[in-house]
Amino acid sequence: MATEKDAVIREELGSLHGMPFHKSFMEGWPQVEAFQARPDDLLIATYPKSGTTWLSEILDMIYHDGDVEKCRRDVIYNRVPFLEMKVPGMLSAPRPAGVEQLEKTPSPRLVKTHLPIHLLPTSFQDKGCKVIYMARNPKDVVISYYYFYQMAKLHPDPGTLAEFLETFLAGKAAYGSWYEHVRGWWDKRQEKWLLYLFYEDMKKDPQREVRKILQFLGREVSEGTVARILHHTSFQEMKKNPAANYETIPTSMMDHNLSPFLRKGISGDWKNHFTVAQNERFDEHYRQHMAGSDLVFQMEV
Ligand code: A3P
Ligand code: EST
Repeated sequence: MATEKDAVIREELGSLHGMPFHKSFMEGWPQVEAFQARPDDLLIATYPKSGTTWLSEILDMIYHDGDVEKCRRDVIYNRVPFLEMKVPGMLSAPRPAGVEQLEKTPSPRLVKTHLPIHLLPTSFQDKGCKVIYMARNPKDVVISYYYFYQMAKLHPDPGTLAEFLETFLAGKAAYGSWYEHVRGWWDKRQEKWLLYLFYEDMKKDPQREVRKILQFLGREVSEGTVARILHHTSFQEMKKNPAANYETIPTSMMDHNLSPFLRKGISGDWKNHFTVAQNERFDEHYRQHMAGSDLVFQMEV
């Protein structure tokens, strides 16, 4: 028997104010737009596949003073609700929409979003909420996204890598143009409510980046706690942690046999995938679309 769930599997994307967006998420958009932030909410904002889950786990550890057991209390998508997430009710793992989940979450809340800044519900800024944005170089993003499209069946079929590269560069992947996303948030980097981080910096020197986060939040923790946070949020630890690796999502929605959610966790994997011609095409596209910006990415670390 066909269920509501089947309807979202490999469904084509819709358009939200011109941005390619999951049709099931669009149904919940009125509630997202009207979302009431609380002043002590912390928003984690990213373009998909830029290290959202990593940053979320780090922040939950900071919020629980490095208590690993508390951070195993529930799966990451319940500990850090995904604001605009909405899938029909009859899923094998029933899960309320992000907004409903957030309404039931006690403060202080961690909130995840992939929205570009121009579509962010106004309440976050009205209430003066802090935001941490994490960006990742687009060559690794497109490779990570390609595997994610395959395993997370909410996405349309990505086709071949060559085809998906064109989809991505044309801004037709879910959440639209990577350039608009990273540049839109970058324009606000001087605001005191925003901390703009890079995946590549976190790979290179996680201790320094965690200290940056602590300073931004005005929190102090002991050396030992920082060490525990770094250990618990390492790729190897997160990959085997069922509360962080998404393995609890039913295979009908996410097939980890096609590709695990925590796939490689490195910078520069694009080199194992791009042809020379694809790389040249990408570089030229990047040059054109980043013209006039002082935003610089490390394509490997
Ligand atoms: P790869 O597909 O390149 O491995 P998001 O959480 O935004 O969906 O991003 C997922 C990407 O972040 C995946 O990239 C995943 O492996 C990587 N990632 C998740 N946790 C990580 C960690 N602790 N260290 C490094 N990379 C991590
Ligand atoms: C969609 C995009 C993204 O970048 C991350 C995630 C993680 C949570 C996923 C969701 C998604 C796709 C839809 C789900 C959801 C968890 C349950 C839901 O079915 C797979």
